[in-house]
Amino acid sequence: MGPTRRDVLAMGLATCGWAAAGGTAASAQPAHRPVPFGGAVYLPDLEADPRLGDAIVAHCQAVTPVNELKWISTRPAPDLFDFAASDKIADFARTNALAMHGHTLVWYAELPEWVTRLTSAADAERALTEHIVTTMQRYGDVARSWDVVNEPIPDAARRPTDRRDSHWRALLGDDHIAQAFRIAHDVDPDALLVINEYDVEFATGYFPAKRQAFAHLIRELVDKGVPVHAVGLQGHLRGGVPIAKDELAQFVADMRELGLKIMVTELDVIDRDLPGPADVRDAIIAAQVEDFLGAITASGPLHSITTWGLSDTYTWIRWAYGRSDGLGNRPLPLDENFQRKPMFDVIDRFRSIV
Ligand code: 9MR
Repeated sequence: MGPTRRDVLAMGLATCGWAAAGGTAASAQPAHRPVPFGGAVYLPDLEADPRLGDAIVAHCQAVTPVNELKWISTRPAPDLFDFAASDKIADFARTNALAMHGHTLVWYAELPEWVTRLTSAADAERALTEHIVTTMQRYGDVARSWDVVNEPIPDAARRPTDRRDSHWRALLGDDHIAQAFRIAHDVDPDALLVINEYDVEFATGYFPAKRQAFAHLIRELVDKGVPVHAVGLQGHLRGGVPIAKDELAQFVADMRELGLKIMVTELDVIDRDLPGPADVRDAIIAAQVEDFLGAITASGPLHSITTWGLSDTYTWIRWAYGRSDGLGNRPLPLDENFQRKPMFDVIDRFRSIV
């Protein structure tokens, strides 16, 4: 079992170890305290099903808004911010003494049309700065960690220097990544600033090249003195695709050497092509999560583990990777009835590594 609700309240936000780039919270943390666990949540699900909020409060120390902080949600027009949905998630977090992990300040996707119509570097820089400052200031009390830049590496990277195309890159060049971290650090010098990526876990196909390019980018940022504090491994594991255990362990060890914390930010298992029977599928999923968490904890504990949703009822995988046999997907630690699955036991085991 994870910590009880009472334990979590007793820890309080300041000592739960979720946040803080400076390390005071971590050093105040007794060695036996489990690594904080978070769940991503989509507001319409939270509002529709009280079981979801109850499960988050019972199991989690943090929430990540799935969509509510994306530009498409908060920026209807150049001079407008709409925080109605993100405020509700922040209030849910505050009420229940949870941290909120901010997702995400700079991303190539989910941009409102007006952003894609910006044509000058000056306008892009102004928009980016205003966005980061206003968003981080609004949630500074509850969001102590931020995915500052999300998914900066192209899927099929050919060279370690490849960066994902985006409108920000077109107008500001690759330096928009460093710029974003510097702006965020100026707004909140104690916030934990994260660079977040997916598909860096696997052994075959284009995945090793993507991992290399991600490492190259992070090293470059650290060498330049850019304030990046943590590497976010999303962990959308592709069911049945082997984890590059040794290479991933090495990648994480290298990142730790640079002084960076390691976070799992969006864990789930894409089970579209796995066998049907629930017990068989759950065992394969748990084993793959074990391979992943085993590799990335070989050199030390994680800063936090977050799953992309909590219950199999509420997951993007249902519509993005639905199964042809009509069976429901089972990518998350709780089943459709909010009961624990083997994946949860694996997560808990790795949360207690010190
Ligand atoms: O789960 C999210 C889905 O509901 C949205 O439609 C989609 C586009 O905004 O984003 C999904 O979340 C993604 C996250 O923001 C970044 N990493 C990959 C996640 C799954 O696609």
